[in-house]
Amino acid sequence: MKTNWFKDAIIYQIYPQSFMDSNDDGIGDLKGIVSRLDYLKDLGINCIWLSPIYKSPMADNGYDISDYLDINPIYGKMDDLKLLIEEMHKRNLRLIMDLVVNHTSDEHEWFKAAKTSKDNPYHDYYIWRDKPNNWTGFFGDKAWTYNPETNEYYLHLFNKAQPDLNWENEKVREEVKKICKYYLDLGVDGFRCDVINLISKDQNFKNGHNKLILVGKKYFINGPRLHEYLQELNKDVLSNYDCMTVGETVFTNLEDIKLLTDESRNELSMVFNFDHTSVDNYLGVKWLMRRFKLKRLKKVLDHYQYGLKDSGWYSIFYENHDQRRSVGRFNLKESKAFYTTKMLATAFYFLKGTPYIYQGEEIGMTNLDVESIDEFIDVETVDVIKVMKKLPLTMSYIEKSIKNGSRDNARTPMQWDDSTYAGFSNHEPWLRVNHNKDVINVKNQLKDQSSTLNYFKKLIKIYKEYQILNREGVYKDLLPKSNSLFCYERRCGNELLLVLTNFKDHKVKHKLLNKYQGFKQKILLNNYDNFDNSYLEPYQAILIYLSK
Ligand code: TEU
Ligand code: CA
Repeated sequence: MKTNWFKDAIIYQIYPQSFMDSNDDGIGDLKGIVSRLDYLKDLGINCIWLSPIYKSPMADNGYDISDYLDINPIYGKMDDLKLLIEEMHKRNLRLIMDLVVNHTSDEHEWFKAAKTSKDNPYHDYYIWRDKPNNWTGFFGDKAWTYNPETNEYYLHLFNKAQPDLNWENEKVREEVKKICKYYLDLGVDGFRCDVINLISKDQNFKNGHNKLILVGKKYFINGPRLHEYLQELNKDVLSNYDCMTVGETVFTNLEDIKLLTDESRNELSMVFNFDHTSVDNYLGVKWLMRRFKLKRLKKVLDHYQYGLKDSGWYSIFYENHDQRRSVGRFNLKESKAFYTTKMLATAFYFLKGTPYIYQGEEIGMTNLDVESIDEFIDVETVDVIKVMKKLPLTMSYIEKSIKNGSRDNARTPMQWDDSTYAGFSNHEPWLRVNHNKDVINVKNQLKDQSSTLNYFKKLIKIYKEYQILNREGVYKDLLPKSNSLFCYERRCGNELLLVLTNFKDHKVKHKLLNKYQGFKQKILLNNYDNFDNSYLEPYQAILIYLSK
Protein backbone atom coordinates (compact mmCIF):
# COMPACT_ATOMS: atom_id res chain seq x y z
CA MET A 1 0.00 0.00 0.00
CA LYS A 2 2.61 2.55 1.09
CA THR A 3 5.30 3.42 -1.45
CA ASN A 4 8.07 5.93 -1.06
CA TRP A 5 7.10 7.94 -4.13
CA PHE A 6 7.78 11.18 -2.29
CA LYS A 7 11.50 10.42 -2.15
CA ASP A 8 11.78 10.71 -5.92
CA ALA A 9 9.34 13.57 -6.35
CA ILE A 10 10.15 17.13 -7.34
CA ILE A 11 7.58 19.34 -5.72
CA TYR A 12 6.39 22.75 -6.87
CA GLN A 13 4.74 25.07 -4.38
CA ILE A 14 1.79 27.15 -5.50
CA TYR A 15 0.67 30.17 -3.53
CA PRO A 16 -2.85 30.29 -4.96
CA GLN A 17 -3.53 33.96 -4.43
CA SER A 18 -0.63 34.88 -6.71
CA PHE A 19 -0.34 32.12 -9.28
CA MET A 20 -3.04 32.62 -11.95
CA ASP A 21 -6.32 34.50 -12.01
CA SER A 22 -8.98 32.93 -14.27
CA ASN A 23 -11.87 35.35 -13.74
CA ASP A 24 -10.10 38.72 -13.66
CA ASP A 25 -10.87 39.76 -10.11
CA GLY A 26 -7.17 40.23 -9.38
CA ILE A 27 -6.88 37.11 -7.23
CA GLY A 28 -5.41 33.81 -8.29
CA ASP A 29 -7.77 30.82 -8.18
CA LEU A 30 -8.20 27.09 -8.76
CA LYS A 31 -9.31 27.34 -12.38
CA GLY A 32 -6.28 29.53 -12.97
CA ILE A 33 -4.06 26.73 -11.71
CA VAL A 34 -5.82 24.24 -13.99
CA SER A 35 -5.07 26.52 -16.95
CA ARG A 36 -1.35 26.41 -16.14
CA LEU A 37 -0.97 22.67 -15.54
CA ASP A 38 0.59 22.10 -18.94
CA TYR A 39 3.25 24.64 -18.07
CA LEU A 40 4.04 22.74 -14.87
CA LYS A 41 4.01 19.40 -16.61
CA ASP A 42 6.41 20.79 -19.19
CA LEU A 43 8.64 22.14 -16.42
CA GLY A 44 8.91 18.52 -15.31
CA ILE A 45 7.80 18.65 -11.68
CA ASN A 46 5.65 15.76 -10.51
CA CYS A 47 3.86 17.04 -7.47
CA ILE A 48 2.27 20.30 -6.34
CA TRP A 49 2.04 21.62 -2.81
CA LEU A 50 -0.90 23.95 -2.73
CA SER A 51 -0.91 26.58 0.03
CA PRO A 52 -4.33 26.85 1.80
CA ILE A 53 -7.45 27.31 -0.32
CA TYR A 54 -10.00 26.66 2.42
CA LYS A 55 -12.61 29.09 3.63
CA SER A 56 -10.82 31.85 5.48
CA PRO A 57 -11.23 35.51 6.44
CA MET A 58 -7.63 35.86 5.18
CA ALA A 59 -6.10 37.49 8.22
CA ASP A 60 -3.03 35.40 7.37
CA ASN A 61 -3.78 34.69 3.70
CA GLY A 62 -5.56 31.41 4.32
CA TYR A 63 -3.40 30.14 7.18
CA ASP A 64 -6.41 31.10 9.29
CA ILE A 65 -9.13 28.63 8.34
CA SER A 66 -12.79 29.14 9.16
CA ASP A 67 -14.06 25.97 7.47
CA TYR A 68 -11.74 23.09 6.59
CA LEU A 69 -14.31 21.29 4.50
CA ASP A 70 -15.16 24.19 2.24
CA ILE A 71 -13.27 26.20 -0.36
CA ASN A 72 -12.68 29.93 -0.12
CA PRO A 73 -15.04 31.45 -2.72
CA ILE A 74 -12.25 33.70 -4.00
CA TYR A 75 -10.51 30.51 -5.17
CA GLY A 76 -13.60 28.71 -6.49
CA LYS A 77 -15.76 25.80 -5.38
CA MET A 78 -15.23 22.25 -4.21
CA ASP A 79 -15.97 21.18 -7.79
CA ASP A 80 -13.01 23.23 -8.98
CA LEU A 81 -10.76 21.40 -6.57
CA LYS A 82 -12.14 18.11 -7.87
CA LEU A 83 -11.45 19.29 -11.41
CA LEU A 84 -7.92 20.27 -10.44
CA ILE A 85 -7.26 16.85 -8.92
CA GLU A 86 -8.68 15.12 -11.98
CA GLU A 87 -6.68 17.24 -14.41
CA MET A 88 -3.54 16.73 -12.37
CA HIS A 89 -3.90 12.98 -12.11
CA LYS A 90 -4.51 12.83 -15.85
CA ARG A 91 -1.09 14.37 -16.26
CA ASN A 92 0.49 12.13 -13.65
CA LEU A 93 0.90 15.01 -11.24
CA ARG A 94 0.23 14.56 -7.54
CA LEU A 95 -1.29 17.07 -5.20
CA ILE A 96 -0.49 17.76 -1.58
CA MET A 97 -2.62 20.21 0.34
CA ASP A 98 -1.74 22.45 3.23
CA LEU A 99 -3.04 21.17 6.55
CA VAL A 100 -3.19 24.01 9.07
CA VAL A 101 -4.31 22.44 12.32
CA ASN A 102 -2.23 24.02 15.03
CA HIS A 103 -4.78 26.82 14.99
CA THR A 104 -8.00 27.86 13.27
CA SER A 105 -9.38 31.25 12.38
CA ASP A 106 -11.18 33.14 15.15
CA GLU A 107 -14.10 33.07 12.74
CA HIS A 108 -14.28 29.29 12.70
CA GLU A 109 -17.65 28.07 14.07
CA TRP A 110 -15.77 26.15 16.75
CA PHE A 111 -14.12 29.29 18.09
CA LYS A 112 -17.24 31.39 17.76
CA ALA A 113 -19.03 28.88 19.97
CA ALA A 114 -16.03 28.29 22.25
CA LYS A 115 -15.71 31.89 23.29
CA THR A 116 -19.34 32.30 24.33
CA SER A 117 -19.10 30.39 27.60
CA LYS A 118 -16.98 28.00 29.60
CA ASP A 119 -19.77 25.43 29.39
CA ASN A 120 -20.00 25.45 25.64
CA PRO A 121 -19.00 22.04 24.23
CA TYR A 122 -16.49 23.74 21.92
CA HIS A 123 -14.81 25.71 24.70
CA ASP A 124 -12.33 22.91 25.25
CA TYR A 125 -11.36 22.92 21.55
CA TYR A 126 -9.06 25.84 22.40
CA ILE A 127 -6.56 26.77 25.09
CA TRP A 128 -7.75 29.07 27.88
CA ARG A 129 -6.19 30.51 31.03
CA ASP A 130 -7.49 32.90 33.67
CA LYS A 131 -4.18 34.71 33.60
CA PRO A 132 -1.80 34.84 30.65
CA ASN A 133 1.79 33.69 31.08
CA ASN A 134 4.64 35.63 29.47
CA TRP A 135 4.80 33.75 26.17
CA THR A 136 5.20 35.69 22.95
CA GLY A 137 4.26 34.33 19.54
CA PHE A 138 5.87 34.04 16.14
CA PHE A 139 4.77 37.46 14.98
CA GLY A 140 6.55 39.10 17.89
CA ASP A 141 3.67 40.05 20.15
CA LYS A 142 1.98 38.56 23.25
CA ALA A 143 0.59 35.07 22.69
CA TRP A 144 -2.60 35.55 24.77
CA THR A 145 -5.68 37.67 24.11
CA TYR A 146 -8.45 38.48 26.56
CA ASN A 147 -11.97 37.19 25.90
CA PRO A 148 -14.52 39.25 27.85
CA GLU A 149 -17.40 36.75 27.51
CA THR A 150 -15.62 34.15 29.66
CA ASN A 151 -13.20 36.48 31.42
CA GLU A 152 -10.27 34.37 30.19
CA TYR A 153 -7.34 34.56 27.83
CA TYR A 154 -6.89 32.30 24.79
CA LEU A 155 -3.56 31.21 23.37
CA HIS A 156 -2.47 32.13 19.86
CA LEU A 157 1.10 31.48 18.80
CA PHE A 158 0.48 33.56 15.67
CA ASN A 159 -1.89 36.49 15.13
CA LYS A 160 -4.76 36.93 17.58
CA ALA A 161 -7.08 35.93 14.74
CA GLN A 162 -5.45 32.45 14.86
CA PRO A 163 -6.40 30.76 18.17
CA ASP A 164 -4.45 27.57 18.92
CA LEU A 165 -6.38 24.31 18.99
CA ASN A 166 -6.28 22.17 22.11
CA TRP A 167 -4.91 18.84 20.89
CA GLU A 168 -5.23 17.42 24.42
CA ASN A 169 -8.92 17.21 23.60
CA GLU A 170 -9.60 13.94 21.83
CA LYS A 171 -12.46 15.54 19.91
CA VAL A 172 -10.04 17.95 18.26
CA ARG A 173 -7.90 15.06 17.11
CA GLU A 174 -10.97 13.32 15.71
CA GLU A 175 -11.86 16.47 13.75
CA VAL A 176 -8.39 16.55 12.23
CA LYS A 177 -8.71 12.91 11.19
CA LYS A 178 -12.03 13.69 9.57
CA ILE A 179 -10.49 16.54 7.56
CA CYS A 180 -7.59 14.37 6.38
CA LYS A 181 -9.88 11.55 5.43
CA TYR A 182 -12.16 13.87 3.49
CA TYR A 183 -9.35 15.15 1.26
CA LEU A 184 -7.62 11.80 0.87
CA ASP A 185 -10.90 10.31 -0.30
CA LEU A 186 -11.13 13.13 -2.80
CA GLY A 187 -7.84 11.91 -4.28
CA VAL A 188 -5.36 14.22 -2.62
CA ASP A 189 -1.90 12.63 -2.28
CA GLY A 190 -0.79 14.08 1.02
CA PHE A 191 -0.35 17.08 3.25
CA ARG A 192 2.11 19.79 4.07
CA CYS A 193 1.50 20.10 7.79
CA ASP A 194 1.77 23.69 8.95
CA VAL A 195 3.88 24.25 12.12
CA ILE A 196 3.14 20.68 13.06
CA ASN A 197 5.70 20.55 15.86
CA LEU A 198 3.71 23.12 17.84
CA ILE A 199 0.55 21.04 18.28
CA SER A 200 1.47 19.60 21.68
CA LYS A 201 2.07 22.12 24.45
CA ASP A 202 3.60 21.52 27.83
CA GLN A 203 0.49 21.65 30.00
CA ASN A 204 2.20 23.47 32.86
CA PHE A 205 2.23 26.66 30.78
CA LYS A 206 5.27 27.90 32.68
CA ASN A 207 6.71 31.32 32.03
CA GLY A 208 9.58 31.34 29.60
CA HIS A 209 12.99 32.85 30.35
CA ASN A 210 14.32 34.12 27.05
CA LYS A 211 13.44 37.80 27.27
CA LEU A 212 14.09 38.74 23.66
CA ILE A 213 11.99 36.68 21.29
CA LEU A 214 9.62 33.72 21.28
CA VAL A 215 9.39 33.71 25.04
CA GLY A 216 8.28 30.27 26.20
CA LYS A 217 9.56 28.57 23.05
CA LYS A 218 10.83 25.51 24.89
CA TYR A 219 7.32 24.82 26.24
CA PHE A 220 5.50 24.96 22.93
CA ILE A 221 7.97 23.46 20.48
CA ASN A 222 8.16 19.64 20.19
CA GLY A 223 5.77 19.27 23.14
CA PRO A 224 5.49 16.07 25.18
CA ARG A 225 2.73 14.43 23.12
CA LEU A 226 3.85 15.45 19.61
CA HIS A 227 5.00 11.98 18.55
CA GLU A 228 1.96 10.31 20.05
CA TYR A 229 -0.42 12.59 18.14
CA LEU A 230 1.34 12.02 14.84
CA GLN A 231 1.39 8.26 15.33
CA GLU A 232 -2.30 8.29 16.15
CA LEU A 233 -3.13 10.26 12.99
CA ASN A 234 -1.12 7.76 10.98
CA LYS A 235 -2.62 4.71 12.54
CA ASP A 236 -6.19 5.91 12.20
CA VAL A 237 -6.05 7.61 8.80
CA LEU A 238 -2.85 8.18 6.87
CA SER A 239 -1.67 4.56 6.88
CA ASN A 240 -4.71 3.60 4.81
CA TYR A 241 -3.56 5.69 1.85
CA ASP A 242 -0.44 5.90 -0.29
CA CYS A 243 0.02 9.48 0.79
CA MET A 244 2.89 11.57 2.06
CA THR A 245 3.24 14.18 4.77
CA VAL A 246 5.80 16.93 5.03
CA GLY A 247 5.90 18.61 8.39
CA GLU A 248 6.78 22.24 8.63
CA THR A 249 8.88 21.98 11.76
CA VAL A 250 10.28 25.10 13.34
CA PHE A 251 13.41 25.11 15.49
CA THR A 252 14.02 21.38 15.11
CA ASN A 253 17.40 19.68 15.24
CA LEU A 254 18.82 16.52 13.71
CA GLU A 255 17.57 14.27 16.49
CA ASP A 256 14.04 15.68 16.14
CA ILE A 257 14.10 15.06 12.39
CA LYS A 258 15.23 11.49 12.86
CA LEU A 259 12.46 10.77 15.32
CA LEU A 260 9.83 12.45 13.19
CA THR A 261 10.77 10.82 9.91
CA ASP A 262 12.21 7.42 10.81
CA GLU A 263 10.11 5.10 8.63
CA SER A 264 9.47 2.57 11.37
CA ARG A 265 7.89 5.18 13.65
CA ASN A 266 5.07 6.19 11.27
CA GLU A 267 4.98 9.91 11.97
CA LEU A 268 5.90 12.09 8.96
CA SER A 269 7.38 11.32 5.54
CA MET A 270 9.74 14.28 5.77
CA VAL A 271 10.13 17.70 7.32
CA PHE A 272 11.14 21.19 6.40
CA ASN A 273 14.05 22.26 8.55
CA PHE A 274 14.93 25.95 8.49
CA ASP A 275 18.47 26.07 9.82
CA HIS A 276 19.98 26.91 6.43
CA THR A 277 17.57 29.81 5.98
CA SER A 278 18.84 31.21 9.26
CA VAL A 279 22.52 31.47 8.39
CA ASP A 280 21.99 35.11 7.45
CA ASN A 281 20.24 36.05 10.67
CA TYR A 282 20.73 35.81 14.43
CA LEU A 283 18.79 33.44 16.72
CA GLY A 284 16.72 32.07 13.83
CA VAL A 285 14.92 35.42 13.57
CA LYS A 286 15.08 36.84 10.07
CA TRP A 287 14.58 40.42 11.25
CA LEU A 288 17.97 40.27 12.96
CA MET A 289 20.09 40.41 9.81
CA ARG A 290 23.54 38.88 9.81
CA ARG A 291 26.33 38.94 7.26
CA PHE A 292 26.23 35.82 5.08
CA LYS A 293 29.18 33.45 5.02
CA LEU A 294 29.20 30.43 2.73
CA LYS A 295 31.04 28.41 5.37
CA ARG A 296 28.12 28.79 7.76
CA LEU A 297 25.65 27.62 5.13
CA LYS A 298 27.77 24.59 4.31
CA LYS A 299 28.17 23.71 7.97
CA VAL A 300 24.39 23.48 8.32
CA LEU A 301 23.92 21.54 5.09
CA ASP A 302 26.76 19.15 5.97
CA HIS A 303 25.30 18.58 9.42
CA TYR A 304 21.99 17.34 8.02
CA GLN A 305 23.40 15.64 4.92
CA TYR A 306 25.78 13.53 7.02
CA GLY A 307 23.31 13.17 9.86
CA LEU A 308 20.50 11.82 7.69
CA LYS A 309 22.75 9.39 5.86
CA ASP A 310 21.11 6.24 7.14
CA SER A 311 17.73 7.25 8.47
CA GLY A 312 15.36 10.17 8.23
CA TRP A 313 14.38 12.29 5.23
CA TYR A 314 13.97 16.01 4.68
CA SER A 315 13.14 18.66 2.13
CA ILE A 316 15.57 20.64 0.04
CA PHE A 317 14.45 24.21 -0.57
CA TYR A 318 15.58 27.79 -0.37
CA GLU A 319 12.40 29.69 -1.21
CA ASN A 320 8.79 29.51 -0.10
CA HIS A 321 5.92 31.88 0.63
CA ASP A 322 7.49 32.93 3.94
CA GLN A 323 11.02 33.56 2.71
CA ARG A 324 12.44 36.51 0.84
CA ARG A 325 13.34 35.76 -2.79
CA SER A 326 16.75 34.21 -3.30
CA VAL A 327 17.86 36.62 -6.02
CA GLY A 328 20.29 38.88 -4.20
CA ARG A 329 20.33 36.67 -1.11
CA PHE A 330 23.41 34.80 0.20
CA ASN A 331 25.63 37.71 -0.82
CA LEU A 332 24.93 37.03 -4.49
CA LYS A 333 24.82 40.08 -6.76
CA GLU A 334 21.32 40.81 -7.97
CA SER A 335 22.74 42.07 -11.27
CA LYS A 336 24.20 38.62 -11.89
CA ALA A 337 20.92 36.75 -11.48
CA PHE A 338 21.39 35.16 -14.91
CA TYR A 339 24.13 33.05 -13.32
CA THR A 340 23.23 32.96 -9.64
CA THR A 341 19.70 31.58 -10.06
CA LYS A 342 21.08 28.58 -11.92
CA MET A 343 24.00 28.23 -9.56
CA LEU A 344 21.79 28.11 -6.47
CA ALA A 345 19.47 25.51 -7.98
CA THR A 346 22.44 23.33 -8.86
CA ALA A 347 24.02 23.77 -5.44
CA PHE A 348 20.86 22.81 -3.55
CA TYR A 349 18.76 20.41 -5.55
CA PHE A 350 21.33 17.62 -5.84
CA LEU A 351 21.58 17.39 -2.08
CA LYS A 352 19.95 14.35 -0.55
CA GLY A 353 16.25 15.04 0.11
CA THR A 354 13.14 16.02 -1.83
CA PRO A 355 13.45 19.25 -3.83
CA TYR A 356 10.78 21.95 -3.47
CA ILE A 357 10.63 24.76 -6.02
CA TYR A 358 8.57 27.81 -5.13
CA GLN A 359 6.52 29.48 -7.88
CA GLY A 360 8.53 32.09 -9.73
CA GLU A 361 11.86 30.77 -8.49
CA GLU A 362 12.27 29.03 -11.84
CA ILE A 363 12.33 32.39 -13.62
CA GLY A 364 14.31 34.22 -10.96
CA MET A 365 11.56 36.41 -9.57
CA THR A 366 12.78 39.10 -7.20
CA ASN A 367 11.73 40.80 -3.98
CA LEU A 368 8.94 43.38 -4.15
CA ASP A 369 10.52 46.68 -5.16
CA VAL A 370 8.82 48.92 -2.58
CA GLU A 371 9.69 52.57 -2.00
CA SER A 372 8.31 52.60 1.50
CA ILE A 373 7.67 49.80 3.99
CA ASP A 374 4.09 51.08 4.33
CA GLU A 375 3.41 49.27 1.06
CA PHE A 376 3.72 45.89 2.76
CA ILE A 377 0.41 44.37 3.77
CA ASP A 378 1.31 40.97 5.22
CA VAL A 379 0.02 40.41 8.76
CA GLU A 380 3.43 39.32 10.01
CA THR A 381 5.12 42.43 8.59
CA VAL A 382 2.46 44.70 10.06
CA ASP A 383 2.66 43.03 13.49
CA VAL A 384 6.46 43.05 13.51
CA ILE A 385 6.74 46.71 12.49
CA LYS A 386 4.59 47.60 15.53
CA VAL A 387 6.81 45.56 17.83
CA MET A 388 10.03 46.94 16.32
CA LYS A 389 8.89 50.50 16.74
CA LYS A 390 8.67 49.91 20.51
CA LEU A 391 12.27 48.70 20.61
CA PRO A 392 15.40 50.87 20.65
CA LEU A 393 16.02 50.48 16.90
CA THR A 394 16.71 53.19 14.36
CA MET A 395 14.15 53.74 11.62
CA SER A 396 16.74 52.96 8.99
CA TYR A 397 17.47 49.57 10.61
CA ILE A 398 13.75 48.80 10.78
CA GLU A 399 13.31 49.71 7.12
CA LYS A 400 16.23 47.64 5.98
CA SER A 401 15.19 44.66 8.02
CA ILE A 402 11.54 44.82 6.93
CA LYS A 403 12.43 45.24 3.25
CA ASN A 404 14.70 42.25 3.53
CA GLY A 405 12.34 40.03 5.50
CA SER A 406 8.77 40.83 4.53
CA ARG A 407 6.87 37.82 3.27
CA ASP A 408 5.20 39.99 0.62
CA ASN A 409 8.51 39.75 -1.24
CA ALA A 410 7.67 36.21 -2.25
CA ARG A 411 3.97 36.76 -2.80
CA THR A 412 3.84 39.10 -5.79
CA PRO A 413 1.86 37.83 -8.79
CA MET A 414 3.54 35.26 -10.98
CA GLN A 415 5.15 36.91 -14.01
CA TRP A 416 3.82 35.06 -17.04
CA ASP A 417 4.42 37.79 -19.65
CA ASP A 418 5.05 41.52 -20.03
CA SER A 419 1.44 42.69 -20.22
CA THR A 420 0.10 45.22 -17.69
CA TYR A 421 -0.54 42.64 -14.97
CA ALA A 422 2.08 40.19 -16.16
CA GLY A 423 -0.41 37.76 -17.66
CA PHE A 424 -1.55 36.91 -14.15
CA SER A 425 -4.81 38.82 -14.53
CA ASN A 426 -6.48 41.56 -16.55
CA HIS A 427 -7.48 43.32 -13.34
CA GLU A 428 -5.28 45.07 -10.83
CA PRO A 429 -3.99 42.29 -8.57
CA TRP A 430 -4.36 42.13 -4.78
CA LEU A 431 -0.60 42.70 -4.47
CA ARG A 432 1.37 44.79 -6.93
CA VAL A 433 3.21 43.16 -9.83
CA ASN A 434 6.95 43.78 -9.77
CA HIS A 435 8.22 46.42 -12.21
CA ASN A 436 10.70 43.97 -13.70
CA LYS A 437 7.93 41.83 -15.26
CA ASP A 438 8.87 43.24 -18.68
CA VAL A 439 12.18 41.44 -18.49
CA ILE A 440 11.60 38.60 -16.04
CA ASN A 441 8.67 36.53 -17.27
CA VAL A 442 7.80 33.04 -18.43
CA LYS A 443 7.04 33.98 -22.01
CA ASN A 444 10.47 35.53 -22.59
CA GLN A 445 12.27 32.72 -20.88
CA LEU A 446 10.52 29.92 -22.73
CA LYS A 447 11.88 31.39 -25.96
CA ASP A 448 15.40 31.88 -24.71
CA GLN A 449 17.45 28.66 -24.58
CA SER A 450 19.87 30.17 -22.06
CA SER A 451 17.18 31.33 -19.62
CA THR A 452 16.84 30.35 -15.99
CA LEU A 453 13.57 28.61 -16.82
CA ASN A 454 15.17 26.40 -19.46
CA TYR A 455 17.99 25.63 -17.07
CA PHE A 456 15.46 24.51 -14.44
CA LYS A 457 13.76 22.31 -17.04
CA LYS A 458 17.03 20.69 -17.91
CA LEU A 459 17.98 20.30 -14.26
CA ILE A 460 14.68 18.57 -13.46
CA LYS A 461 15.04 16.23 -16.43
CA ILE A 462 18.52 15.26 -15.34
CA TYR A 463 17.43 14.89 -11.75
CA LYS A 464 14.95 12.27 -12.84
CA GLU A 465 17.44 10.47 -15.09
CA TYR A 466 19.83 10.06 -12.17
CA GLN A 467 17.18 9.07 -9.68
CA ILE A 468 19.16 6.35 -7.91
CA LEU A 469 22.13 8.63 -7.30
CA ASN A 470 19.80 11.36 -6.13
CA ARG A 471 18.03 9.07 -3.73
CA GLU A 472 20.88 6.89 -2.51
CA GLY A 473 24.15 8.60 -3.40
CA VAL A 474 26.44 9.11 -0.42
CA TYR A 475 27.10 12.76 0.25
CA LYS A 476 30.55 14.19 0.73
CA ASP A 477 31.45 17.86 1.01
CA LEU A 478 34.72 18.18 -0.90
CA LEU A 479 35.76 21.61 0.38
CA PRO A 480 34.09 22.21 3.75
CA LYS A 481 36.49 25.04 4.60
CA SER A 482 36.10 27.13 1.45
CA ASN A 483 34.19 30.39 1.71
CA SER A 484 33.89 30.60 -2.08
CA LEU A 485 33.10 27.16 -3.45
CA PHE A 486 30.46 24.63 -2.56
CA CYS A 487 31.45 21.32 -4.13
CA TYR A 488 30.16 17.90 -3.21
CA GLU A 489 29.70 14.41 -4.51
CA ARG A 490 26.82 11.94 -4.34
CA ARG A 491 28.35 8.52 -4.79
CA CYS A 492 27.15 4.94 -5.26
CA GLY A 493 30.16 2.66 -5.75
CA ASN A 494 31.94 3.59 -8.98
CA GLU A 495 29.34 6.10 -10.06
CA LEU A 496 28.84 9.59 -8.83
CA LEU A 497 27.35 13.00 -9.38
CA LEU A 498 29.76 15.84 -8.80
CA VAL A 499 28.42 19.31 -8.05
CA LEU A 500 30.80 22.25 -8.42
CA THR A 501 29.50 25.72 -7.58
CA ASN A 502 31.11 29.10 -7.06
CA PHE A 503 29.36 31.55 -4.72
CA LYS A 504 31.79 34.35 -5.55
CA ASP A 505 31.68 36.96 -8.29
CA HIS A 506 35.24 36.16 -9.39
CA LYS A 507 37.13 33.19 -10.78
CA VAL A 508 38.18 30.61 -8.21
CA LYS A 509 40.83 27.95 -8.79
CA HIS A 510 40.54 24.38 -7.52
CA LYS A 511 42.20 20.99 -7.98
CA LEU A 512 39.19 18.81 -7.33
CA LEU A 513 39.15 17.00 -10.64
CA ASN A 514 42.61 15.51 -10.09
CA LYS A 515 40.92 13.10 -7.70
CA TYR A 516 38.88 11.55 -10.43
CA GLN A 517 41.51 10.48 -12.93
CA GLY A 518 40.44 7.19 -14.45
CA PHE A 519 36.77 8.12 -14.34
CA LYS A 520 34.75 8.75 -17.47
CA GLN A 521 33.24 12.18 -17.25
CA LYS A 522 30.04 13.60 -18.65
CA ILE A 523 29.00 17.19 -18.08
CA LEU A 524 25.28 17.27 -17.35
CA LEU A 525 24.77 20.91 -16.45
CA ASN A 526 26.79 24.07 -16.84
CA ASN A 527 25.57 27.65 -16.54
CA TYR A 528 28.45 28.83 -18.77
CA ASP A 529 29.41 27.68 -22.26
CA ASN A 530 32.96 26.99 -21.21
CA PHE A 531 34.41 24.56 -18.73
CA ASP A 532 37.91 24.37 -17.32
CA ASN A 533 39.34 21.62 -15.15
CA SER A 534 41.18 23.98 -12.87
CA TYR A 535 38.85 26.86 -12.03
CA LEU A 536 35.24 28.01 -11.84
CA GLU A 537 34.00 31.21 -13.46
CA PRO A 538 32.15 33.80 -11.34
CA TYR A 539 28.99 32.10 -10.03
CA GLN A 540 29.62 29.11 -12.25
CA ALA A 541 27.77 25.84 -11.59
CA ILE A 542 28.64 22.49 -13.09
CA LEU A 543 27.13 19.08 -12.62
CA ILE A 544 29.24 16.16 -13.77
CA TYR A 545 28.46 12.47 -13.94
CA LEU A 546 31.51 10.32 -13.29
CA SER A 547 31.80 6.58 -13.66
CA LYS A 548 34.43 3.89 -13.93
O1 TEU B 1 4.79 29.41 9.13
C1 TEU B 1 5.31 29.19 10.42
C2 TEU B 1 6.37 30.09 10.81
O2 TEU B 1 7.16 29.76 11.63
C3 TEU B 1 6.39 31.41 10.15
O3 TEU B 1 5.48 32.23 10.80
C4 TEU B 1 7.71 31.99 10.19
O4 TEU B 1 8.10 32.24 11.50
C5 TEU B 1 7.67 33.28 9.47
O5 TEU B 1 6.69 33.27 8.49
C6 TEU B 1 8.99 33.48 8.81
O6 TEU B 1 8.84 34.55 8.00
C7 TEU B 1 3.59 28.82 8.80
C8 TEU B 1 3.16 29.31 7.43
O7 TEU B 1 4.10 28.91 6.49
C9 TEU B 1 2.96 30.79 7.50
O8 TEU B 1 2.66 31.32 6.24
C10 TEU B 1 1.84 31.06 8.49
O9 TEU B 1 1.71 32.44 8.66
C11 TEU B 1 2.12 30.41 9.84
O10 TEU B 1 2.55 29.07 9.73
C12 TEU B 1 0.86 30.37 10.65
O11 TEU B 1 -0.04 29.45 10.10
CA1 CA C 1 -9.76 35.08 -9.52
